[in-house]
Amino acid sequence: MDHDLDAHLADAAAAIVAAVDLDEVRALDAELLGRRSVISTAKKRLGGLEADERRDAGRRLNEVRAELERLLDGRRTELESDERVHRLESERLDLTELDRGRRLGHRHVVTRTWEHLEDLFVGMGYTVVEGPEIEDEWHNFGALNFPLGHPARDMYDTLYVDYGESMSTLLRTHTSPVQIRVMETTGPPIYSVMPGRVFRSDTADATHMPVFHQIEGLVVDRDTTFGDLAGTIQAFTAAYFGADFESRLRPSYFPFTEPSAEFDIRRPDGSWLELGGCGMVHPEVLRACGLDPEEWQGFAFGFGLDRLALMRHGIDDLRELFRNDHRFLSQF
Ligand code: FA5
Repeated sequence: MDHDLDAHLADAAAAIVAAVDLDEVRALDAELLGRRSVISTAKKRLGGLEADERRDAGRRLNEVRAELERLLDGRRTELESDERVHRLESERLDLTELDRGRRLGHRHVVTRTWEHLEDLFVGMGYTVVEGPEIEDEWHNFGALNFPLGHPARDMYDTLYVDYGESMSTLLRTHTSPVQIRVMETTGPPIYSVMPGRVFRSDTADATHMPVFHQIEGLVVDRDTTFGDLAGTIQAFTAAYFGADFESRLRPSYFPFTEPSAEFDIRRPDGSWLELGGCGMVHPEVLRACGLDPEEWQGFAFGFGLDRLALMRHGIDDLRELFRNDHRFLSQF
């Protein structure tokens, strides 16, 4: 019997090791340990043996049974772990694969210009302030020294809002009203920039849009001069465009600055493009904001943000920025 059991154990061990999947292990388990297995059958025959023999044969059967259980358990664990590795492998998602060819958007070139300019001025010690897009007549014109009925108001093709008294509320035509709001609420010294969206009933063409963006600058301090203004414009335009560009300051007129000038930059074709207006804050404007012009002087400038982007990126038509053709916009 011992010999038979040894041979049975050897065959069973070989079959267990050769099992290729858990179903096969399950079948072997039933065959080797079930009611009709060699072990169970041998156990049933124990009753016909002498007491001593029965005890030895019984012990040996239990050992073989335990060994078979150990071998089956071991193979089961091995196959389960193989199966898990297999499943993980087949379910693995290659995320780099998914991402390939997918195009990510980015911020619009005007937004990036806005942020870039803010960064330049913050680096020069300026604060950034924003004001309302719907303005009252006082902040957009009156406080800026445009008397009522003065032809200077025609410089800005104003879009009025049907609210309150006739022509009392409007879509701001420039960012200069934010100067007034800053002077009304903050005492000097003031070093602020005010970017924002502005509106005029202008017809869209290569250099004009009815809705566009400006960045206003305002400095109010003691002993501020036109030289400080020119130096500031030189510093920020050089930082924005790099040193290699040609520009000029040309005398001009704004009711809220005296003297006033316009800043132009030379295009690749040799023509000049006006980028902004500037000047020394008019004494009447300082007074309207409760500041004594004998004590405080200031300078201000207002640049077309979209035109700055146009020049920096070599775009020749402003309308391209707002057609929302992503093939065009994705270049910047
Ligand atoms: C003004 O708006 C003044 N507030 C600027 C200023 C501020 C002067 C502070 C003095 C002191 P102007 O109308 O020239 O000025 O406009 C300023 C800039 O806005 C222009 O130089 C141009 O770059 C831009 N701009 C004007 N109109 C349009 C438009 N329709 N589309 C796009 N950009 C425009």
